[in-house]
Amino acid sequence: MSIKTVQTQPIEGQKPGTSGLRKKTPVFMQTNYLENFVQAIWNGTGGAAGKTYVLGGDGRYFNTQAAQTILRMAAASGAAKVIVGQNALLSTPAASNLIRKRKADGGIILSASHNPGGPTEDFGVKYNASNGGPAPEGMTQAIFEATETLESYLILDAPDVDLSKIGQSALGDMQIEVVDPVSDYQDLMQSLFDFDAIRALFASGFRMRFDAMHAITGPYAKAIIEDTLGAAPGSVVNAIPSEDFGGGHPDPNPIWAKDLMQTMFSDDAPDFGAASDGDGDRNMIVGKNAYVTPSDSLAVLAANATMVPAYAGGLNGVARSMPTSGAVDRVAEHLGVDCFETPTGWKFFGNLLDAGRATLCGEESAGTGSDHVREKDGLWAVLFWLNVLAERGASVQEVLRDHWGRFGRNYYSRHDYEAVDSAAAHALMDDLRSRLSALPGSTAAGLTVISADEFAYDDPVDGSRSEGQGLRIGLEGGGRIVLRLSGTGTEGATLRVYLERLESEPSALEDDPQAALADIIAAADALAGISARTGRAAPDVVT
Ligand code: VG1
Ligand code: CO
Repeated sequence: MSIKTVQTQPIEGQKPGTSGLRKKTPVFMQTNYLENFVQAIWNGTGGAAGKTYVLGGDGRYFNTQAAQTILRMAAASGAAKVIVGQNALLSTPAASNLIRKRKADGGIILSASHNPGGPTEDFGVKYNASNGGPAPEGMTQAIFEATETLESYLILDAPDVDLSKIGQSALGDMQIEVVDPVSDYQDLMQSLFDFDAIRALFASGFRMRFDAMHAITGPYAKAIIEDTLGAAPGSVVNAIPSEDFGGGHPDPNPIWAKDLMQTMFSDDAPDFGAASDGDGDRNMIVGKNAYVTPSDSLAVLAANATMVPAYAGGLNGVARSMPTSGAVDRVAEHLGVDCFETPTGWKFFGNLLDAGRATLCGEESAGTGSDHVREKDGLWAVLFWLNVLAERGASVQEVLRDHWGRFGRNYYSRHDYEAVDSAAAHALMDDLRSRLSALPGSTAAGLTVISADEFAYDDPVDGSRSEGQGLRIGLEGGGRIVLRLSGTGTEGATLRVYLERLESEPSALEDDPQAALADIIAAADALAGISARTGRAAPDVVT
């Protein structure tokens, strides 16, 4: 086996976004595209020589082929060892756990997460650091800069490695260890939650439906929820990962997990419903006739955390991304712990978790997690809810009502305008940005603006500053509008409009969120000219 040096040229646009580099699969499959980016990962992080990496992905189209290329490149650059999930599969939280548990130097996760997969859909590559978390901004910037000056990459001339069998092997001088993707993760979950209590819940006749959406969590959920905790066989549906996620969109929200929503709002609804995304880091929680917004879920978990063994000693603090609702803020206030507000993207929670300043973190986009790994974790959130329901002996709806009664309710919705003309989307943002300082005092759709700014984050741990993290407008009466452009799309621009209003009046806690937010929605359009500038009468996705 010989090491080949392949001459190449920088490829434009290899800039990691909110969560790794995501492009259309055919783009990733172009000559040298993946290879350039992987070599830039080594070059931007001090080289691969002597390093140990974790490697795996969500099983989408091109996953295995990409993994084989990365193994050959790691071997050629002198990596000591790569720990790979069997058949190159690992959920994102399982990869994070393995990096930490095995004290690896880093890891590469092959996934475009909630984006569809397949030959004409999306692919992605994400680098995680030795703490198990997404590379922080300084590191992704160094990787991007390395893509801009790349002249060659190294690759071993070798046949594919057999990744179907668990055990040790070698590729050139590099060790390879193929591991069961589920078992270490399952051990971790078992160490955090009261499995006996959850087992007793299922034994009492409690019914659940977990929709794996043909993605990576199928094998994890089967092993943990059905085989270990005793949920009835068939509780986990769409459990076999497929390369194109069954042709679906593996994003766990009421739009894309429509089947689950229909089941949970039907006469024969089970007690508890949940879903996860392509790479297993997102979660959706839904009770009988009760959808839990991710922002509320974070607040409920924080308020009930001490019922779970791992968090029985209390929380050090909580953190949420800026567009996430303020529901958890009031729980933190009640608990007397810090609440941090970070930019969108899990990488911003890493320092707070490492420093022990936050225990629970969450994002409005169906991401919840804790200091047990350095990624958001879909199944973890599901088990957390099950543990809480088992302890409280209450339904999801009862838990929610009780929570709103104590803390008030943050009506919340996100409106997405997808594949908008990029220039139009940027013009909308630029124009609003230029008017921000003049907005306070003015009215829009009958509501008075009380504050308006562009969010910037000063990391309290390492002092780094991240600017341009979303435009936010505060309205009288506690309403809020946030606008930002997505950093995970692969086509045009996606405009996200986040809408929120706090309601504390006991008789007004169970309204339809779109109705409860109607004047805020109208104010957003009046302030930013959304329909005029995008040419869209309505958002593509409402969550
Ligand atoms: C979206 C979400 C963000 C999340 C990111 C990655 O980013 O809004 O909250 O962290 O996806 O999630 P953006 O830039 O498109 O708004 V995942 O499950 O793709 O790793
Ligand atoms: Co994901």
